[in-house]
Amino acid sequence: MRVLILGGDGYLGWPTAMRLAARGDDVMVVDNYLRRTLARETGSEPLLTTLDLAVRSETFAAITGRSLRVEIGDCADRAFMDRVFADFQPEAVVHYAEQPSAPYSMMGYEQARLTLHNNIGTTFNVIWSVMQHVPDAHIVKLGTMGEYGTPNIDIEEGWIDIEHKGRSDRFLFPRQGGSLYHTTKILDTDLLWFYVRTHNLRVTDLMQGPVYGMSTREADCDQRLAPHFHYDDIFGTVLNRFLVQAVAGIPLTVYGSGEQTRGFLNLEDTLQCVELSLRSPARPGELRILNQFTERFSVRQLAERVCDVGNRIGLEVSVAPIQNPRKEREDHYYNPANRALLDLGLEPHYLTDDVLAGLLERVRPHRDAIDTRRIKPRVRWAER
Ligand code: USQ
Repeated sequence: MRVLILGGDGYLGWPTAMRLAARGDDVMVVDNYLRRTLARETGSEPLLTTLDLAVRSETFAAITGRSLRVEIGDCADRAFMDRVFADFQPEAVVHYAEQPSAPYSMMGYEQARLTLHNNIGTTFNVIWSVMQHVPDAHIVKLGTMGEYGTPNIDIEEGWIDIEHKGRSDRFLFPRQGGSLYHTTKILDTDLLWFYVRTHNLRVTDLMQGPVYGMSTREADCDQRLAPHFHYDDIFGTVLNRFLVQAVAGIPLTVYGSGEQTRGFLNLEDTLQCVELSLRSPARPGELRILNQFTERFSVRQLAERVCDVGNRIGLEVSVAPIQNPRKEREDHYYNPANRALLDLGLEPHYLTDDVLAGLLERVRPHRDAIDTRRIKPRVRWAER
């Protein structure tokens, strides 16, 4: 399959590109290094220096014999996208090309504006490029479980049947983002749904929970192929942050009571989910929404697990709840469905104690590279 990966430099994009290329797909990755730029600007560089895409793809080709095409450019730039689609004629597009940080989107006007324009602009251009160049191509878009928020009812996979005054219909499940970033993903879904209805696009929207880990089959071949691994307060997801804090001997930063519950998944399982979606595409005129997580934990449960396992392998780990910098429900009902990807064949990698110990051991050699100034939350949602 000819697969175009937008945002192919990212934490998920690069491992996805390697996985698909290793399986024999014809892969082109596109990125404008926005995340690298924002990380530099906010003092949030990842744990390990990551080589640029040209060097990483050469390294990958030298090791595996499989080549990847690389294009550096901005997916919000219409002319650039036109050229990429006209040249490559993808059969599927995996769209990761968004500003991915909730805290970044809440820093101030400029950051909010960038997040809004970039995320909506890239999705809009993906839609138009597909319509004009490859209308039968399957779009696989990375959404977020955060689109649903934490409602006091069970969360379905994208859709809900509603009965009202004796009549019934099917609607997108109600959504309420907890940050501007999450809200841009809601707007993306609405844009996609509009063009699915009007132009028969084929779209899979993956509602993904926070991802952890840095290990994948391909990335483990050579350290130079490792994805970005952020542990800072802006780009790091919670479990990755706790792993680094445990290794650095910094008390784990549980925000508030820590009763916030989310659906989590291993990086390996993100790759499986994207691949399964590509191999069983949405039909023309279908917006298929799949909830992408394998296990639920509260933040406090995660911290306690990291603490137990860390102490068992000789680290000195403690937990220190701090005032929650976000405006979010801490004690809430959370019961999202996640059957659809399992039915497509997902075989989850669960977070066992052995897996946790392996993740900690993976970070441990890099203890000296940890910058402790990147741990405390620097962004508050609101002062009151
Ligand atoms: N949290 C802590 N301590 C920390 C960091 C986070 O308690 O040091 C808490 C947060 O308050 C939140 C939860 O952990 O309740 C998850 O936070 P996160 O930073 O891991 O995840 P989030 O900002 O929600 O965003 C991440 C990804 C985003 C993805 C989303 C899925 O960055 O791209 O869309 O996870 S979800 O959370 O389901 O919306």
